[in-house]
Amino acid sequence: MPTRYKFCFGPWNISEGQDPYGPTTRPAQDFDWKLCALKKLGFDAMMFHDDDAVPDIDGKSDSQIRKEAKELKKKLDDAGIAAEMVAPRLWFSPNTIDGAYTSNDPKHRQYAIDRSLRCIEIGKILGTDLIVLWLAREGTYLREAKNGRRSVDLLVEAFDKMLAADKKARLSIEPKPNEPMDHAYIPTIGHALAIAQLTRDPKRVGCLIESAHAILAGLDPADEIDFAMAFGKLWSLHLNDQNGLKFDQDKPFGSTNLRSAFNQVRALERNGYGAKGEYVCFDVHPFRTTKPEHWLAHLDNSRKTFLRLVEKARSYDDATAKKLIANRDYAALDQMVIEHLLGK
Ligand code: GLO
Ligand code: MG
Repeated sequence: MPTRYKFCFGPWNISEGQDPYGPTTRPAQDFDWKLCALKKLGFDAMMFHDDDAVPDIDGKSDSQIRKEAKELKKKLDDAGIAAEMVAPRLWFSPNTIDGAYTSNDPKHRQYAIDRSLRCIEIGKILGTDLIVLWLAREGTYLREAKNGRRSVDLLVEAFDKMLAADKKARLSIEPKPNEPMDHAYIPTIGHALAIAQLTRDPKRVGCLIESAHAILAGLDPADEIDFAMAFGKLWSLHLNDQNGLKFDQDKPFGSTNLRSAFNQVRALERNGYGAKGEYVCFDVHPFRTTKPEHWLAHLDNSRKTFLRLVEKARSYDDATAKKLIANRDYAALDQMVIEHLLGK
């Protein structure tokens, strides 16, 4: 049975255009506006940071957090939208300047763990067991500032505390090799799946692949997908695009390299991604130049491109490809792929 894909994005994907060199270029919209936009676009789910779900979370009591999470759950139910995951935002607070789980300050490490446990509680209320860990500041600006071996132990310790706190929670590590750090401790899917083995319950530690992050690591996102799915560990996905080794661009899916996007879709298809309810999420941003009236185009376009590439993957001439491969005629295979993508 071919998969009917389900789609998702986060409130941060309707961003206002700020970059390190200039202010916003679009006026901020509130959460309700974003939820309404998601529904209008026909997406199925929303992904959340803990403080997207409960704003100003650090200033609130546990009971206040529970109350607000329940209100959000009702809003989502009324809209018929699922919460795909919740991710602790461990890179904004003054407590995470030097990292979260791997901070050199034990008080700050404790803050990171407490906040992650709150995030798991929010997930429970929103009806998702998936906790995404983008380990933004777990790394170094200079190598001598931290002990790499100790950092691995600290990461495992933090994951173990989360796994012990809730026997159902699943941790999905989103690797990224750099930015904001010079070097991150968990730069690739291989690292994510390897560290899973050191935890108290490896079965509940998987990964999330973001196309741009794989490209920044000099890897092919399609190979990362095949690798993670060989372990049954690809629990979420951030499709987007990236033009080479520079800042994280979060371009629309297929915007830079259509052939790479095609190969990512083929990898998802051959591994049956989505069959267990996994979502296709687009971690994309509008260009800074985008006018407010075109604000949602990057999301709609990413899904359009994805669905067109699903058709391309399903109509790919496998029989001819097999013959060309058997004859080691890769020049003809290359041209066949190009012509297939160009269409008639
Ligand atoms: C940044 C990441 C970020 C995460 C999000 C969820 O590079 O891609 O957008 O995906 O914070 O944890
Ligand atoms: Mg991402």
